[in-house]
Amino acid sequence: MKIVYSPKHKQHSPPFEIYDDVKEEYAEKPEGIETIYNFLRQKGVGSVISPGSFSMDNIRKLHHPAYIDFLKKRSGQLRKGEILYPSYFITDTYIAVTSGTYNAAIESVNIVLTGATGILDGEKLAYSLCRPPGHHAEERSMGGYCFFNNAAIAANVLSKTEKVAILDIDFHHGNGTQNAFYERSDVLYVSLHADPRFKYPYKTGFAEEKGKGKGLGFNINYPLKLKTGNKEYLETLKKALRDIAEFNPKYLVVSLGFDTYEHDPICDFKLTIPFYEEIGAEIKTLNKPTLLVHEGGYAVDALGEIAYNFLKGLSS
Ligand code: SP5
Ligand code: ZN
Repeated sequence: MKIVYSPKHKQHSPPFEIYDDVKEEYAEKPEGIETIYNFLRQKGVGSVISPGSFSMDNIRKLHHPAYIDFLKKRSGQLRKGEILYPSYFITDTYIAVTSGTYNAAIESVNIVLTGATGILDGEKLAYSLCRPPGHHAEERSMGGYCFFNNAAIAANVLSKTEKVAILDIDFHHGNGTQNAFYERSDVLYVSLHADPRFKYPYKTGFAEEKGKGKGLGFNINYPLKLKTGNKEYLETLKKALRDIAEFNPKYLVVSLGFDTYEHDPICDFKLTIPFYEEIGAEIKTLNKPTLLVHEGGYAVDALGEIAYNFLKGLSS
């Protein structure tokens, strides 16, 4: 398995987020990816490659030029150490832009597209260590620590001639990914996440959202109650995997968030570290070429072990 990694994500490291007027430490830290990367290297799992660079056209298919230009320009205007809380092209108001944000977000897309290229070339499994994450990024807006929608950009590339399923197992609903494919029948979006009545993104992720037009039936949401534990999660995951098996895609993209972990500081599911091996093993039963795309996960110190367990299940 190839692991795609770049140190450029460190250029995006805002010190604070402002949530309901309260300034606190930015939860989405560079240490998350670093912990996964170092742990997997230490265990000798996979072979690490650096991302290549790709045409901006891949991003323009998912994001409006006005939004891309806004992010590029505003990020470029900042000096090192300066921090901007944008007022538009944003779905929420707590995430931050710094001087390195645009470059890091572009590199995150390069990371996912390098993984996708491997899958198109016949690899069975690739792990794109994307940061910043992507699944909350919409056509014209950043949000939820996300700037460009890595998983959606990759799924769009993989779907050129083939059917693609996206399984989103981040704690939060991937509003950006859902929107991107809402009217398409060639890309199935299936998500397990916390009930949006109580948790971010609050506005989407309800079971009634099933797609539109020819996309009707190709968007499946499984909102789960707060404090969901291993057993209930597994039952729902099996349903999601049946949906995907029935759709019978050529490729699988997994939006892989580890913020479902019991000790995540900003989420509240109760999944345990050993359980991630079971999640991996269940996904393996689909037996599809699979692109793993890192999303959320804020219990920084545990992420290495979680990723290791997940991969053990997926590749054993
Ligand atoms: C990719 C991803 O997992 N994005 C997560 C978006 C979560 N948004 C809510 C974060 C709020 C964090 N701070 C809340 C502190 C309340 N005291
Ligand atoms: Zn999340």
